Formats: sequence, C-alpha cells, structure tokens
Amino acid sequence: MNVDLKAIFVTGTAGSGKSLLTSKLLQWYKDTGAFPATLNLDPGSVRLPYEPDVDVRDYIDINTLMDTYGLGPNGSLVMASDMIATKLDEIQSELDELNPDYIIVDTPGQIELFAFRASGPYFVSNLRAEEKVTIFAFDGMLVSAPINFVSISLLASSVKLRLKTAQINALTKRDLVADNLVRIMEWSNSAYALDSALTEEKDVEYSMLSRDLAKSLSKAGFGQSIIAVSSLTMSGMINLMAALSRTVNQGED
Ligand SMILES: Nc1nc2c(ncn2[C@@H]2O[C@H](COP(=O)(O)OP(=O)(O)OP(=O)(O)O)[C@@H](O)[C@H]2O)c(=O)[nH]1
Ligand SMILES: [Mg+2]
Repeated sequence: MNVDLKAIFVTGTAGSGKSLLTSKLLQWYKDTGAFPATLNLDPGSVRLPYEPDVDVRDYIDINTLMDTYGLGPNGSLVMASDMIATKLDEIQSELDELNPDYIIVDTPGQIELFAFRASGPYFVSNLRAEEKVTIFAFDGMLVSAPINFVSISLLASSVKLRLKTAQINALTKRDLVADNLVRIMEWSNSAYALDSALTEEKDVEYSMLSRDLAKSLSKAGFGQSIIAVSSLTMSGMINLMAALSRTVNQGED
C-alpha cells in the first residue's frame, strides 16, 4: 500500500452532485501530476460520469439481490448497503494493486443507508489510508431558504458524527444558485446573519427551533466556511482543492 494514500469520501444528499464532483476531483488531481483513483461505493448507481477504477458493483449486484431474495428496489438497496463492509478486503486488495496517491470515494445516493447504518462507518474507519476526509455536498438547489440551510447543516453534522473524519462542507451547483449565492454564503459565514434570517420565518415554532439548532451548531464550530463550487463551470473548485490540500496534506502541495 502507498503509505501516503489520502482517501476522500464524497457524501451528500441524493442528487447533490457527488458523482460529477468525483469526476472533477479525479481530473484535477490528474492535471496536477498526481495519481488519483476512483472507487464507486454506490451499488445502485446506473450511469456514472467517470469510469471507476474500483467498483463495488463488481461485488454486489442489485438485480441479483432482488431475484435471489425476492426484494423490491428499496429492500435490495438496504441489503446492498449492508454488504458494502463485507467487501472491504476485496476492495482493499484492488486498491493496494493500483497504489494511488488519492482515492476518491463516491458514496451511495441514499446517505442514510451509508452513514446511518453500520456498514458505511465501518468501511470508512477500516479502509487503510494515511489521511481521510469527507466532503459533504450541500445541494445548492435545496438550501435556498434559511430553514432548509439549517436542516441540511444538521444532516451534514450527523454525517460527521457517524463517519468521524475531518469534513469539508461544499455547496454544489453554485452556477444554479447565482442569485442566492451571496445570501447563502452569509448564512454560512455569520451566525448573526443566519439568526436574523431565521427570525423572519413566519411560523414562530419553526423559527425558534431552527434558531436554537443553528446556535448549537455554531457553538460547536460547525457549518462555517462552506465552499461554493460548480462542477459545470468549475467556479470555486480551486478553493475546494485548497481546503482538501490543507486537510490531507497539511498544505504541502
Ligand atoms: N448545473 C449543475 N448541475 C450539476 C452540478 N453538479 C451536478 N449536477 C447535476 O446534478 C445531477 C445529479 O448529479 P450527480 O453527480 O449524479 O449527483 P449524485 O449526488 O451523485 O446523485 P446520486 O448518486 O443519484 O445520489 C446531474 O444531472 C448533474 O449533471 C453543478 O455543479 N452544476
Ligand atoms: Mg452518484
């Protein structure tokens, strides 16, 4: 094994742009002369915007699970997710053979199946790598209102609690939220700005709950400095790469 292997787990809600971001991280590292590889950990993925170097679908087949156990699409996805940890040895051997500098891990669309069941955290903690970091993708399209921003921040912090790695929060699809970007970045950079936006929520119960939650997250140092990126225009990508570099290389490249 490459003793300097850095593992980057790309997580986020369904459709938040994990797979496209994985393909762009791969290209970025290739362009800088490093040797990155991709690992697709989503047994349910049908089409990917990159050719995975290692693919969990080689070991777990959703259709076979459905036929063998008489499961529906959801039941088979749950079973497939629970099986990911059992394939760690095989996946590790493939990685050892490839011996990359970076392994970029594209995680399942259903974040709850990966982060909140036993298999995902087991995989993350037992994969052999020198440094590990999780990117959590805040779907730009889902955080247009301050309450939504708080609810996705909660999800991001739950993922951090479960995977227990360093975490970088990225706002994806920034090209689609152009009009709202300044506001979203304010909520992320200033607890005060977020709190005043939440006071404008008409329903008092939701306003109070979301303000309390936002305060707790802020007190715990969570949710600051979200990095806005677009995998389409590549805008902001240099900031994300710099944050990754600071986290996994202590800034050495
Ligand atoms: N405009 C725009 N679209 C994006 C961006 N990133 C992803 N998308 C689109 O969003 C959709 C979902 O992207 P994926 O990369 O498949 O997202 P995912 O999180 O891997 O999705 P699942 O694995 O199905 O949960 C695709 O149609 C992408 O082309 C972006 O930065 N800008
Ligand atoms: Mg995907």
